[in-house]
Amino acid sequence: MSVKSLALFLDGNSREVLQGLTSLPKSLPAKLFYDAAGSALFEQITDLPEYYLTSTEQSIFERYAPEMVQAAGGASTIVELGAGTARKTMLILRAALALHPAIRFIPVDVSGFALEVAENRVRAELPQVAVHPLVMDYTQRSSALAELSGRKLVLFIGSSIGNFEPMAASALLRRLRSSLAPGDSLLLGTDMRKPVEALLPAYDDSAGVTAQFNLNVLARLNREYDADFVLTQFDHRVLWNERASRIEMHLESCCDQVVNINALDISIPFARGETIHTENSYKFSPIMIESIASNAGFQIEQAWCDERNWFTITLLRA
Ligand code: AVI
Repeated sequence: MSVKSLALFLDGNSREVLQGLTSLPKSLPAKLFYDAAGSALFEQITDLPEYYLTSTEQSIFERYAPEMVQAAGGASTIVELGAGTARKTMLILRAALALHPAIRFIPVDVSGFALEVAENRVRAELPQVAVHPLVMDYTQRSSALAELSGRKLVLFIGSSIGNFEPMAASALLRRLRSSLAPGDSLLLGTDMRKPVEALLPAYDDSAGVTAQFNLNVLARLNREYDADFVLTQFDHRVLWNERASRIEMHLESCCDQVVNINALDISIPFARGETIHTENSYKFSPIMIESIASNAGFQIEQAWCDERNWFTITLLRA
């Protein structure tokens, strides 16, 4: 059976794996990073000294969270897309509670485990907040957001938007906007363009955690697709693509080799030096933020940055 006809019979992830590994150049979808092991590695990445994104965004929340919730018009329902363990969200929830005595928090994530951690964290630290976790892939169409009553503030932080291609990012924001009511708002966190000397180590740290995170995608294919990738025969590679304004992560084959993906009944040849493109992480300029916001029909209300202008949190009004 040809790859094309085999793809017709496969579920979403399997089809993307098959198509990605039989294309040239080869690629794998970045969403495959986030199984239980990958999510735990990502939590470790956020604590690395080189990974400035989390600490920089946190510093902006520490300084401006009260201003942000005020500007969002005292929303009583706070939704967080891709919430993970909701570590950074506590600052926003605390600031919202100061304005509104009854806050409802809806963390949304594909990982039920991460949501359990988020729920326990909020219940322990802010028992006044009503937490309603929602296990859902927020990139898929859903009416869940539109059905929520009351004024909403949606958090889409951590520069998760940067892992989408610009067209897909605008489409996602457009869908999001259509499920918001007038007066609702969105807080969007974006990692900004900066010297490459700061960018590269953030994705190629000295402890090798990001390399493990990248290689885990092959370990996942071994586990879930009965593949036989030898992880030591692939190297973690990171490069800055100036023209596209993005960091790219790749896995480079160290030798000529053939990998069998038994569950898909396919063998993939790799030449020495050949790569699998695993992730793009776009870095933004103010103009890029304006463009994705206006393409999606949002208006920029206000923006907050750190002293170095390395990260921006923008309030978009529906
Ligand atoms: C989740 N996302 C915003 C991270 C990023 O920085 O693009 C994923 C990541 N990839 C490598 N390190 C972190």
